Amino acid sequence: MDRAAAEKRIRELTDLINEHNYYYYVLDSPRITDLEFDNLMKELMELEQAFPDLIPPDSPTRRVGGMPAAGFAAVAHLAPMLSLSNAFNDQDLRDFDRRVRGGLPGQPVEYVVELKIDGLAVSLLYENGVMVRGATRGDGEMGEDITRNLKTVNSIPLRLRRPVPLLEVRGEAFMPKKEFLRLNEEREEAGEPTLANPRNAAAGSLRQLDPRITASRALDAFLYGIGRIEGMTVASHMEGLDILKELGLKVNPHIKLLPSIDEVIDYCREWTEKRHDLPYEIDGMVVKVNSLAQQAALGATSKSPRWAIAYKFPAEEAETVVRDIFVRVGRTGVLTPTASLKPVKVAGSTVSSATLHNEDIIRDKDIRIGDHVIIHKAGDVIPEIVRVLPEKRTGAERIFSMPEQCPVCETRVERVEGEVAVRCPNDRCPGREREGLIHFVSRDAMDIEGLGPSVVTALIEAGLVNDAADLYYLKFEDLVKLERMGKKSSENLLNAIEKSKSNSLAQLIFALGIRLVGERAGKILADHFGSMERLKAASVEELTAIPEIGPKMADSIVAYFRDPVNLRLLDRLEAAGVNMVQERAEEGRRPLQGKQFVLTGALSKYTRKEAQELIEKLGGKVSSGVSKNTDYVLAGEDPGSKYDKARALGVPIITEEEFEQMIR
Ligand code: 1X8
Repeated sequence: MDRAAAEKRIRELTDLINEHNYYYYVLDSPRITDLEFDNLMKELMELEQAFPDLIPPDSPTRRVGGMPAAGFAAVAHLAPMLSLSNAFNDQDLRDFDRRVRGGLPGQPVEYVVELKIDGLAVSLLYENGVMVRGATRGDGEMGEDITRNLKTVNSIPLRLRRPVPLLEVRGEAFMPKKEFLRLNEEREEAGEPTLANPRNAAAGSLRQLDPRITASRALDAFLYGIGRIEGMTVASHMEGLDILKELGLKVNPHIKLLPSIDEVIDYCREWTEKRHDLPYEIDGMVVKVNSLAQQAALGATSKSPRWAIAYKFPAEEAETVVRDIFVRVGRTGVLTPTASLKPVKVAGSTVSSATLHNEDIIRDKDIRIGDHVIIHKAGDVIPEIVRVLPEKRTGAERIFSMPEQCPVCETRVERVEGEVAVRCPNDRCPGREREGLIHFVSRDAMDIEGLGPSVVTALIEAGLVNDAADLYYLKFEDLVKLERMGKKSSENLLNAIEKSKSNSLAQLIFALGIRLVGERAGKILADHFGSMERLKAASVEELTAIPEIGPKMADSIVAYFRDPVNLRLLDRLEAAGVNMVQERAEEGRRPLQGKQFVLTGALSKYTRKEAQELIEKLGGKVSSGVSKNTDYVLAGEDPGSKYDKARALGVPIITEEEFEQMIR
């Protein structure tokens, strides 16, 4: 491709990908498949590699990459980022309303009420529609330049949908609860300390000097305020939010315009109840005067605006007693000390145990058996001890220490240098196997309905199941004999197990519980290899060549497929009819799965475009340049320089006839 054509195509691809990015991450309604999206990205990356000086500033490939920085530069905000004063109850809100009305005698006042997202405040700067900077709040006047990290947040557009000359926009970057739980699981498994809450996790992720680490965490952002805008006039906060939406920025959907403080209070109460139903954490509500003229008339004190207030939800904490500390064995062998608590209600449910994560945390917080403690739920889900109440100690409390042996199989535990985790090294530990089975059937893995931890335990104890493959050989006669399993539930369970046979390859890979291979990695591996057979045969080099697969994960995968016990498990799963191949997008036949083609010369039966569409439909990919990753060069009449390059690299060159053989 010549330079001018490359430039045109790079622009087209950039716009197309940014558009689909908007549908996917901002509107949450994708219009193309992940595979189609990946193919567009791939084509763009290849073109940019060939013409690096043509990479536009809003290219989606610029979201990741680059080397770690030495530090963050200080940047001045165009308009200061104020902090809000707090309200803790209805009376505080009524006092706020009285002050607002006092400052606007005789005027009607409308309020905008929004969720207060528990994340990290950020400011984004767009010049002529292109994102040029992203910063932390800092002291409100000056923040830290975290542009490269914020560009990795997919819901933050690199280019606005309309080119306003200048926009400084404020919002909150955050980590969804699910990602927070995933990250902590991953950290626990890797023997790293867990993070206290999604806010710390988001802040920590965005203050990484290596943007690749930020990119590996699924952060999100809501924008809720304009610092400065040029080329447009705005009369109210609501109008500002509408403009942000039109420009392609992600605005929270639960924003309400309300005519009186009574309704504001009702709405705050409503969300105090519903707060746990959201996929992200909120710690309160923000109430703002809608009219910008009124905002200006009210002004600000030295610290905060007089036209807005943050209503803080009461902290959801509870006091209880640590009755005992016992040790659980996870599926990867990590031993987790867990506190058994006197049951207590917190954040909508009764809690009777709390994870203590590891020995270091118990020591740092000085938690003893018998202690009175304050607990909360991290990420709204995981019960944790916040602090001990030492003034309530009687002297009868006991200090806990980690056992030297696995509490289930009694194998001597291992401590890895530099890790906080203690592990049971026995791959066949019954405790680990039970947890592995619970993971296998869980919602995000094989999703077998009706097969929770208690049924798994019952199946193991009845001697019916030892590993995941045994599930697929269960018989109705075995199940009905179990306690609490009637005819109907036995039938349902068998149906659910049967249904899981056609799950995706990605689900199965994740379900196997290969160390360090999470849900996302399962998907990447399934997309890349297309079948268990090919994944099984992959080398460390082949694995680490895939972006996002690091050397540790690669080693772990290769080790997994070297273990004869695992290979036998896979054989039995396959024999039972469990799907081992990437499910097919359209009609199902994908003879070119994973194959990379380069086209050159004129074909007799297809145009370039038709050939490309056919190859993609059958699972292959078409790229513009020949490289060592090219599987075949499909050559027609009068092939060009790609033909010579393929010969030089030893890439197979096929004729149209040979191609047709291949896809028959
Ligand atoms: C902080 C936050 C605001 C909003 C949402 N979440 C926050 N954490 C909002 O306005 N919707 S405003 C704000 C502040 O000004 N300090």
